[in-house]
Amino acid sequence: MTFSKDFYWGGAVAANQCEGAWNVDGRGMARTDVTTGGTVNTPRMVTFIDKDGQKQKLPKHGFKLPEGAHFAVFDDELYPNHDGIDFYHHYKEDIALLKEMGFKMFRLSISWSRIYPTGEETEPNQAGLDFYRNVFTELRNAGIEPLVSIWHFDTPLALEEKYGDWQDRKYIELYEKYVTTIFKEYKGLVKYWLTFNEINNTINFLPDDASDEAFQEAYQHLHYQFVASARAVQIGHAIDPNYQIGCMICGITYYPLTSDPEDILFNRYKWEKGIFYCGDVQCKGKYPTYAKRLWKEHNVELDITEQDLVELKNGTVDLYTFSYYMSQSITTHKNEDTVGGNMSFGVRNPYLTYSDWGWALDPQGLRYYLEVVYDRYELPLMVVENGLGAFDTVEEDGSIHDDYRIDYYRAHIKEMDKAIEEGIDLIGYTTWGCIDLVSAGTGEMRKRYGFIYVDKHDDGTGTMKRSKKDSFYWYKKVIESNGENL
Ligand code: P53
Repeated sequence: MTFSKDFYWGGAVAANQCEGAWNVDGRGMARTDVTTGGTVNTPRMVTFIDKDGQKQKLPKHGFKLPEGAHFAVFDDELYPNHDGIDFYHHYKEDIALLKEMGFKMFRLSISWSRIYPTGEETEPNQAGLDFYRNVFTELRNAGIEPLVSIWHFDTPLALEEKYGDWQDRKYIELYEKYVTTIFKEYKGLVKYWLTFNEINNTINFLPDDASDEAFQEAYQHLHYQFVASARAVQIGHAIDPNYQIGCMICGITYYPLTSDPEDILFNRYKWEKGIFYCGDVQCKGKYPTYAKRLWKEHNVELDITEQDLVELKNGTVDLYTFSYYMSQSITTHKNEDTVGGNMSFGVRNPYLTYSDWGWALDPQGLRYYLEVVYDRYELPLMVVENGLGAFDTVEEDGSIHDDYRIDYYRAHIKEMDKAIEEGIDLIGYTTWGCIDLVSAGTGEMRKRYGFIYVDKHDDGTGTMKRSKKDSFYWYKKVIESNGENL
């Protein structure tokens, strides 16, 4: 086996999907607090009051707050992120379980609105700072290195209402204030940071036939985030030169479904628009040549200053990190056999099998992706999300036999092993939802990822009791043997 002795084996979660305690200790709201539950075929809805004072809801995917509307929470709706799995009150117990598995790294995110409830306060919320200090201390005491996502889709809702969704330059300085606070506060406790989780989702999941206006907004949103990220890298390094600050890309391996040159070109477009665009700016410190082509196609004109370009150049990341769940097959030909329900994840690839949520199971796609991005950036890499969302059955004796999940992980770890053998500098692996949590895409609990089961259900019931699945014991062995015993 090729894993170095200090390889970071671990798991990952995000604040809004696990913490719960949405309105506790001064926390402000984020988008997930006004988003209902859904399923693979029924979209999650965002709830708000329109300009005439009427209750309204619209699908989460592609959501934009209408003129004069205000986000709102309604008693007759169920918001699964409000309770999450109550990590806020269970973190000690949860970290003890991660320690038992032998975790070397735990990826989690800070909820911006716990630190700055509306984003615009001048002083941070002490209770929020204390919570993460306690969590990081608990992790350190357990010998687990924290990997902290600074933003995991959770912009303070007050900012979104006031300035649109990253449609204002003002966001850069507000994010700077937030990162300065946490970089100073957790110096000595945290070393690894990620500026924006799956930053590329904004463009990658924008439908290819979206309006020019939607493309304009997506590219502008990204530009402000790129500058914010580059500022964060510089601020972080000034506060602690040991900080390792990474980008985080939603890694999807795109394949053309046919050999038609149109499909080959379309596939290249998917990689450029969906995957490379963000990584190139964050790793190379400038926009790639093809950016002009992408903008031109949709008549995009961006607010980019000379100073912004300097910031991008001076704020390149130290690490490239990404999530990997699936490959996606795409075609320009008419093809109704799409997968993924209300969020399309391409068309069916006859050589692959699919999860119950339409995600292609493709471990080789992970190695392909690792090879492509290492060749492109030559930066240390981490796979910071990978996992199988599946229905789990609790047996009468309380055991959970999730061999499908073990098979999934085994196959992906084997591909990482091969990549390392080739010389790729892969330094860590944090599996997604190492403890069951609320799905980002569908808001479901029953789409479970964990080694640890949480008794929490889609109708809001459950005791929140934690229990160990078969995969818990398996992953413990994997870590113990440093990837030898699969
Ligand atoms: P869920 C779509 C495709 C790939 C990754 O996703 C994605 C999404 C968004 O749904 O998001 C990441 O929970 C994200 C996590 C999320 C995880 O993948 O929809 O960083 O927050 O939970 C899994 O099954």
